Amino acid sequence: MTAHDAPIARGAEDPSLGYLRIATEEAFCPPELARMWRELIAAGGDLDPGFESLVGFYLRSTAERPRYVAERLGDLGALRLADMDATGIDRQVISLTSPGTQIFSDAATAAAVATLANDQLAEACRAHPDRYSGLAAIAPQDPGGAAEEIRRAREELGLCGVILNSHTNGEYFSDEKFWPILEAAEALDMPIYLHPNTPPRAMIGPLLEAGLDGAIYGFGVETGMHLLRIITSGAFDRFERLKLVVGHLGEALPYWLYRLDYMHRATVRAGRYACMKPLERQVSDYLKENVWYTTSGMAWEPVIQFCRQVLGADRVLYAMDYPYECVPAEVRAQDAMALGPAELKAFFQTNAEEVFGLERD
Ligand code: 1DF
Ligand code: MN
Repeated sequence: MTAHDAPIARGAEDPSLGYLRIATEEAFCPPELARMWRELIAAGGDLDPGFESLVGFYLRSTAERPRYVAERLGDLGALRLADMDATGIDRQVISLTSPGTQIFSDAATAAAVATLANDQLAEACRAHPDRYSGLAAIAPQDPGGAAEEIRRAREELGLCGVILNSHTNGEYFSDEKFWPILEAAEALDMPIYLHPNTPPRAMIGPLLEAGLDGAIYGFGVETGMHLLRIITSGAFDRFERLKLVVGHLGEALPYWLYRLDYMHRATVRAGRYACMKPLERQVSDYLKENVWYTTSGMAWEPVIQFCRQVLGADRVLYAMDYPYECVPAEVRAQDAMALGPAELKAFFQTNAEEVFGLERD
């Protein structure tokens, strides 16, 4: 953000706006976790190459953007609120930044980080109930413990969903060993935000070689594939009321709807893969009925309108991706979309309130 940007009035300050702006993919990192990550990198050894590329960059670089990001990730107080005030954000739905707990090979360490992050986030939400909501971190390394943490987050901490930073040491939620987590999320009506991670070791090679492993492209490829794997595994046939939220306007999958349906049908019919089973619905049906889409990092009206058209206006909602992206012009661009007042209110406010149940407590 530059000094000459005039602050944008929040909906709560200027009722003539007609809506509150709720930003739904907003990151934080407890200082304790930043320290653990720093120690992992310092210890060296056989580190995950995506982790080293991404977290190594944010911890070590002296360039302006990574320093801006690193300073803000650790703040759940005055700095964050000032940035929200300057960019017209009424409420952040905050989640543990990627890869969160999911880099740790030891399940107990990962679970301790999730507990710590959730306790800190819940405390910040209690301190600023009109500005913050929070998603629960989990340690997928221990699926039973993660399911119990979702229950604690919902019933004791008042958090409104779950953050999953995509793969866990190269494993995906298409694997039934993780399904106790899906079962708990469905039973407690906690949407799971499937957020990017860098591609795992088996996938990252050609992306990393070209500098494309991170937010520029590798995130989307890895996370879109994760969502597709969850769908084709049949998880939504088992958990029909499970809700996923995905950023970056669906990590490109909306553009593929026709082809995914055609090729999935053809592949199943030909019996090509034992792992690709018939599904109760078309691939695109799950994407229209079980998944919500946020505009994090995709402040571009043509694709926002496309997603609204093919997925439904009640499924597309606003996200900023603070502090990785904090650009007033992007807020203004989304305010200025060719939508009526009720459509803008759904996009910025009520779709988020509904999917995360923000009014329920
Ligand atoms: C970046 C982007 C990093 C996103 C993120 O978390 C992140 C980045 C580590 O630009 O390096 O969540 N993002 O969602 O676009
Ligand atoms: Mn993000």
